Amino acid sequence: MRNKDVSAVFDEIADLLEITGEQSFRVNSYRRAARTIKSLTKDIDDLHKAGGLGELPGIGKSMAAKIEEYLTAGHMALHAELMSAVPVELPKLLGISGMGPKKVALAWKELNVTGLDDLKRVIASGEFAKLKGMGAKSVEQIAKGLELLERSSGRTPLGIAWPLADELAEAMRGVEGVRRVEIAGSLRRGCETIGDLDLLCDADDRERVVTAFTRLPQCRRVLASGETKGSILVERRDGGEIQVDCRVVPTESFGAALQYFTGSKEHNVRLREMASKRGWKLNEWGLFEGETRLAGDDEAAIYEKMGVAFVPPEMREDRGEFDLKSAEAMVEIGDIRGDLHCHTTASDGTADAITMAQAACDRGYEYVAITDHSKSSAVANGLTIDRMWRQIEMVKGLNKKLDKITVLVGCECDILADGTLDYPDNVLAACDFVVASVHSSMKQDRDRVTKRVIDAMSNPNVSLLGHPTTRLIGRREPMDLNMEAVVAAAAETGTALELNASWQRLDLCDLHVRMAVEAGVKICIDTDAHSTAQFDQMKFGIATARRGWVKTKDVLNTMPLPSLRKWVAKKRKV
Ligand code: DGT
Ligand code: CA
Ligand code: CA
Ligand code: ZN
Repeated sequence: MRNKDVSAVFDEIADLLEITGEQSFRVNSYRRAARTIKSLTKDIDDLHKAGGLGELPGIGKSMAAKIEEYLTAGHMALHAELMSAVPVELPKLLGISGMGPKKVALAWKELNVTGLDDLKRVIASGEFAKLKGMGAKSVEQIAKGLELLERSSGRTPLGIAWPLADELAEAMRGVEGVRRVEIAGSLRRGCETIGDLDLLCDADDRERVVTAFTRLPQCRRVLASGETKGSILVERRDGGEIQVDCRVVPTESFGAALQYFTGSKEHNVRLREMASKRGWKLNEWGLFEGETRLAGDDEAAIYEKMGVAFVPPEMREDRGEFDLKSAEAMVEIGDIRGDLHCHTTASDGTADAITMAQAACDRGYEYVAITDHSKSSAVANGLTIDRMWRQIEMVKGLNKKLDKITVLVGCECDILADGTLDYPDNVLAACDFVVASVHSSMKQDRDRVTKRVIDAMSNPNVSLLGHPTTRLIGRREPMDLNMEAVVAAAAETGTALELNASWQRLDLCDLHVRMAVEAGVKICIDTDAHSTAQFDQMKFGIATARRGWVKTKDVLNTMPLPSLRKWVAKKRKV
């Protein structure tokens, strides 16, 4: 499958066109094509052979010709041409928050900046701030963005680490003599970024299993290979690298090792203290009283012996989890009855509404809300009021064609810079479910952004505040929201707060989500899917919710449809 390559080339073309000052509609057409191809479920080579390239959404004749050129010749002339016109490292600067294409071009043309190091130099020397159109404040922003990029580049986002960990664990399950494999560490705890992966194997011939681990086809470099533990470097699907540790333990210690290597370190320290207070010893080999093993093969038995409720991995952060009577009420993926935020080709998604609804139905959902962007989100091809009225009719009509799922008419309505909404009330009232989100002017000061989202939540038609802080993990800082005030307003107005499950966002984060549910606010866990495959991101949201101690009853989209409708209507009545 060369889908990923083609999509990467289109993304690079878009980057390069932006830097060379191309008009935005042209840039966007390449971005859109890249997105479409990335989320294809079919092999692009097959599609090409069948003559179906031109039928893809957002792929016109000239775009199809470029894909064909790439598939047959192995390169694209336009790409090569742009590459030779722009220094290789330059597009990386676009990944820095605050560094738009105009500023990248400026730094390049005026100060001969060709990469990260050059940029750091001209920031430090003050030359960058002196350029016309720059100024100290915007350079300060860029310096912060640069720091953020460097800080986060060592860690891997959950959404990239998780499928990779699954793949490696599966590979280890295939090694002869291996009885059981589990993923431990921060991934098991569902952390938003992962330092390294930790695998645990149950086997007798331990050194041989370690050797098999270091010989996995995914291994790029062996960092260490011992009698019981190996460490390797593995390539990530986004081109980066991640370290993977693999420990092989005997059966009688597997549960203790799983507990130990799941962490967190803070949680373990606390549990070990509790053990020593009883005169016991807890380590990665087991729970011991003198020489007697009290527990070891089974993880749950360790908690049981210690006289505390089993702590789900996501809650092992020393945030009060040992006082919990039971964690059984925490939300699980099977509790989710629908997804209330997704996009279609009407705005910036890659599949049409019926395809998205069918995909939601395939996940076993009872309902799905189609929530495309509103008119001011021009980059995302937001719907004008006229188009929105037509969309409302079209989406309603889908219910005649689909009988196993209810499709709710929705929209993701922009919260404009002044706190007003992008659609008039009559449009919003015609929707079954309205998500209101900020997509612009995110750098307003604390009071302004806070008042802005609170104003939006006070509209009775708004059921959900979408991705409340607008952060992009490792790429964009959250807005400077007063979260206490936002949570209080959500409680008062009867508005739900989103836990956007997209791994780039995870917004709200675990701690904010916990704040919200403690205040009695409903959380809605949505994938914000822009393709059918992205509905599968729900698990990242569930992990984050559990880290935030969210119970099933706290989650809006665990309600059966009639209750959900009643909940929406209640706010609209007052
Ligand atoms: P990461 O990899 O930075 O995302 O975070 P973790 O939590 O996966 O950390 P890692 O890979 O260094 O270690 C895995 C687990 O092993 C960690 O969560 C707890 C346990 N562990 C590691 N070192 C220590 C230690 O010095 N003391 C205790 N109590 N536990 C440790
Ligand atoms: Ca780790
Ligand atoms: Ca580790
Ligand atoms: Zn959005």
